[in-house]
Amino acid sequence: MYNQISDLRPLAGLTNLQTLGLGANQISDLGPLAGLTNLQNLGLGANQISDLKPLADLTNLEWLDLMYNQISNLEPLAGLTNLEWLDLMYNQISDLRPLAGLTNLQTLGLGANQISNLEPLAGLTNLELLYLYNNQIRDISPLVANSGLGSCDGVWLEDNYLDLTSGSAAMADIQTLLHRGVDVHYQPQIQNNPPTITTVTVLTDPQLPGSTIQVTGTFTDPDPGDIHTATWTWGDGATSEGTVDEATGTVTGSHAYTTPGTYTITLTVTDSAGSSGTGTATITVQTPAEATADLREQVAELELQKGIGNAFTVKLDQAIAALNSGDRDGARDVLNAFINQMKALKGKKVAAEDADALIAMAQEIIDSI
Ligand SMILES: [Ca+2]
Repeated sequence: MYNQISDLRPLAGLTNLQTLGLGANQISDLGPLAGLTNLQNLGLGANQISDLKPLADLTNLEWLDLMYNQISNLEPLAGLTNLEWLDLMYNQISDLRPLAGLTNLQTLGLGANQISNLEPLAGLTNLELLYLYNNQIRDISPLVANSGLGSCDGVWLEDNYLDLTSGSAAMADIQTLLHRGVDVHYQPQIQNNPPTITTVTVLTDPQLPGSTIQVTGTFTDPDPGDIHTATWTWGDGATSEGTVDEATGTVTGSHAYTTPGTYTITLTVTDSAGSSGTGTATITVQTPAEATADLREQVAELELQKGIGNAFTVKLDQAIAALNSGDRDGARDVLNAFINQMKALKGKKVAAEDADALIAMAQEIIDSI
């Protein structure tokens, strides 16, 4: 213990060893220990270990200290069924499934990891001391399901995300364990932070009635492991569920408005503790006449040869007049004439790219009339 050992190869032949203490060194490679199958007690705390594969066949181990390392994968421990004492505190563990069969465990240290799912512990009925503080635990029902946890046993659950408000599921579970005689340590818990909406972006604005708009929002939540749901409120009486991508912190949604106007879109993101944040954006849904006026402006900006430009804008003025007087058929006819003329001049008097964009706009207006 407490040396600067990093190379374990000289120990590889000591196959009769039953107890070995190598804590507080600079060990990362456990390969030379793979054949020491008589080991019953092995101390490896405070090293630089991430790979536990060499321990997989040390099935006589009863006492194993691995605290303060860089371990995330417990798979190699799955067959060490004689373990009674296992310390894995201060690592990077989130998946406990490999421990599910270690039913002789009496002391299990899992504090200061990234654990949220305790289900693999439900069958470890010989547990007496269970350290789970400083993780991401919200649900302790698997501990209630563990029929072995009772009088004289201790569970440490401080600094997780348990909901300690009276009547919550977590409080009910804590009460159940306390009534069974378990010494439950559960205060304080980590304060949950609400999500913050950082942006709400309408991907096409303005828009015409009937066409589907795409929106995207981004959010942050400082609490690791939080799961989020999202709701879009469109401002026209409709709401819909947002699609959440936890990895990127984005929410997407889409909606089609039926009536022109200016609407406030509200995004609400709610975390697994029930706290929420909101963000807004506005969208303008134009009347066909307003959209045609926009189209006219874009044609004017192209600075086409005078006669050609006039031919287009005159048609669009006619369309606006028709729309304003309720003559939908007339408006459609003149917009179709606009499109035909644009097609005829596309790539000649009007750049192909510009013509395509203007034709698409005109078609959208026709579709919305
Ligand atoms: Ca949160």
